[in-house]
Amino acid sequence: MLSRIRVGGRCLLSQCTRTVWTGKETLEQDDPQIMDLIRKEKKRQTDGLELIASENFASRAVIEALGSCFTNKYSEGYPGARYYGGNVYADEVERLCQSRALETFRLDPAKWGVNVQPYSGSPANFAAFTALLNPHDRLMGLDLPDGGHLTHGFMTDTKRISATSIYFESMPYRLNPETGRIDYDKLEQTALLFRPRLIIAGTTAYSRLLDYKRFREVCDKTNAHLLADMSHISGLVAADVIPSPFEYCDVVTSTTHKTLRGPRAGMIFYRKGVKKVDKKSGAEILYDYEKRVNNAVFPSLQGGPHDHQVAAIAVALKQAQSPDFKEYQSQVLKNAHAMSEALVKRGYKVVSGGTDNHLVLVDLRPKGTDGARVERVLELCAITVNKNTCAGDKSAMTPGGLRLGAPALTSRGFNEADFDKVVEFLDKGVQIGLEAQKSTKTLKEFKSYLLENDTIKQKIAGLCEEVEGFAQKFPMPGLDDR
Ligand code: DSN
Repeated sequence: MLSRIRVGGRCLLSQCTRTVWTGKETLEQDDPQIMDLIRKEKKRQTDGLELIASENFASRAVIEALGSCFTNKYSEGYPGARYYGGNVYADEVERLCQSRALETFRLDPAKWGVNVQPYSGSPANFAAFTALLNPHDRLMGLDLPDGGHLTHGFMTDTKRISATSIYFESMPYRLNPETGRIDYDKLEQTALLFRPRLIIAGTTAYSRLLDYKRFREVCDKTNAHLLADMSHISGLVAADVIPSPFEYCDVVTSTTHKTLRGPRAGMIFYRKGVKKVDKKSGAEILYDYEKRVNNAVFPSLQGGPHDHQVAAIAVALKQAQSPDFKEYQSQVLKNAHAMSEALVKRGYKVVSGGTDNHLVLVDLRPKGTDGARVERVLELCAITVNKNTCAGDKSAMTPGGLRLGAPALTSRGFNEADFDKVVEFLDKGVQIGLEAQKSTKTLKEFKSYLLENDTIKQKIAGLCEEVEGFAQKFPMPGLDDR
């Protein structure tokens, strides 16, 4: 067999015209099909109005770190104790990331530690539960239809959906349907009966602040650990524009790509140092979370950390300490509030009557429609939202609500007046949907009608043009073409 001779990327065999692999080819040269899809996605993000509450636009610096040579490295273990060689810089990156994480949330390194290796939020939560609980121990989290997360123990009457409900025994707490706020009294009553080992204070579709002190009191009465999942709000906490969970919690998990505006990844903070002093012996009793959390992440659940993600988290955390970031998060709060007011002004029912954070939950049922239909109309008009359950909803596929978040558009420089305009567009989309609904019955028929009826198609095209014309005027963080 002839061996291939390679110089400067060309095969030198006279009969061969193929360019050999050098690894230096651009994405455009190497894989134009993927490059094309990336460009299309970039255009979709730039031309549209991004209102998904858990999304944001990462900075160019974060994306550069993600696309760096750290993607090549394996570094199972922790800084200074790895299973592979060549980790001198991976160690430095991870240590820097850890110290920035503690600084960003104003935590004393003698009292708090952090694991920055979780691949994302769901793995971070499962690692934290693995650290804190034995199989079949009991936990409580906010029910998914009431604004909690899948990983907080979701199950139905017929199926254990989340692994959290498969490997542990979960009991939900819920909102008070009258107020749209967490029913803490009921949570306490249930906890006193259920005796959970862990209570989760965390949400994905809840527009109010959490009463961590109240959660702590319930945990103290039931001898439970208190874990806050601050994934949605960690940017707001970092900027100190809403209360922090750290004062009352034992363990805090977070993603890093939502309000925090970093790469897609996760973190677990845990208390360390002295827990209490034994009254009889005077001996100090220490928290044992550090070892439990670190062992749960690696080796129990994960392999090598994604060092490029860790580097990118570090970049985002540096940014999160800047005055610009604080200003950004203050604007996120103002914009979410403006969005809520604009919706109420146009006759929409906002769950709980408003917002204290970055998102608004709209109950579309009083308008005679639902989240699935409106999500689809808006998608065709370049407005990206997600359908969401409202308390009492039976179906997650045709729920009554929409979840709307301010973080992504605020990263593009939107202010309160711009959000009023966004709601004006959104309302036009709802009117188009209501019109299409009159001529259709099922969701399937409705979706086809949107693409087939000439009057509706024309209205969608008109609104889409207006939306794109508006969105294109705003700057976009990140790289220009990807
Ligand atoms: N998918 C995220 C959210 O939208 O809240 C949580 O995992």
